[in-house]
Amino acid sequence: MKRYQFFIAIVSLVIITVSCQKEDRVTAPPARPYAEVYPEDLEKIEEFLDTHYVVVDSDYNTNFFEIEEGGTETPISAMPELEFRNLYVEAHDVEYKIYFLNLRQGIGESVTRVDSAMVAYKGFSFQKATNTEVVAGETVTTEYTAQIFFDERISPIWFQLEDVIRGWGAIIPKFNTGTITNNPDGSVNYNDFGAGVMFLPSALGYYNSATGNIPSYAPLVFNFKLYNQKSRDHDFDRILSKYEYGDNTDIETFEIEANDTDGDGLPDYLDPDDDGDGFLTKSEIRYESSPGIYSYYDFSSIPTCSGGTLKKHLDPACN
Ligand SMILES: [Ca+2]
Ligand SMILES: [Ca+2]
Ligand SMILES: [Ca+2]
Repeated sequence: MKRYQFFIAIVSLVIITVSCQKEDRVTAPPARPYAEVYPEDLEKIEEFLDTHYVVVDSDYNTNFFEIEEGGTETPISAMPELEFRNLYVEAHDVEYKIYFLNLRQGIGESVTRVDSAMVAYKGFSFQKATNTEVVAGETVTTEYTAQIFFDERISPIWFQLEDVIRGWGAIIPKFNTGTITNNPDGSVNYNDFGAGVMFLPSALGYYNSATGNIPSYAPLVFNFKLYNQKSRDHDFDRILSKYEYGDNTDIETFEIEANDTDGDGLPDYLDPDDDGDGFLTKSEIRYESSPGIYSYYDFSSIPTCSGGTLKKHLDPACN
């Protein structure tokens, strides 16, 4: 089954639903082919990484500056924190290279792209601009990279990673949460959380839609901090979606295709009867723990059918 979430991701305007009023949007030009736009985006991003350095403060906020001629700052492209991952998006038939800075991994839980994440973030796009000034009677035009800030959340906000731009679901799961301390005065401290920066090709952002002050076909840069995560159970079958979706130990594999055990077109994480035997998964993983008391097996301890190899909710031979 083709994963329809890709399509959702293309049309869903992040994140930023919060700050974008309808009147901010302008009509999108006809979309150009992904395979044509992506190399241009990659070139812009790689040039940005080569020509800019980053200043990271003690709370993992970032600011980016262009390296001036003769400057000795380390370009982002030479930083050991710079990593990338590849993401093949079937609907685009393009394999994207997504650069990100791993400023800190985080010590807590990981999150998958079907889960919810609580994040603080700051986003900007960038494009070439020129500055003209008169110096000693002569007009001098200089080219520079303009950074266009479009959204910031200092206080964290919850997102379902499936509902935001595609790039988030690809990179946030590379990080872990940290620790959360609730203080007697009601304030909350977040420590040791995952923090980074992602550099997204426009197709993993808003693509041809100009949104707010983001131009169309703009690569996006997000500084983010992953404070917390919540596992979801989309179909309420008492098995977390991350276990139903596929191999959740390998992000790259997890991205490829959702399991659909009974082949009915509804992937397991959205299917309340995964083996299509007419018995709800929820009832198949329920057992009587003591007389009259019913419990549900943890995912790892769901038994197989007698003589079978599949967990019973995935095996139509028993229920
Ligand atoms: Ca199914
Ligand atoms: Ca299910
Ligand atoms: Ca069933």
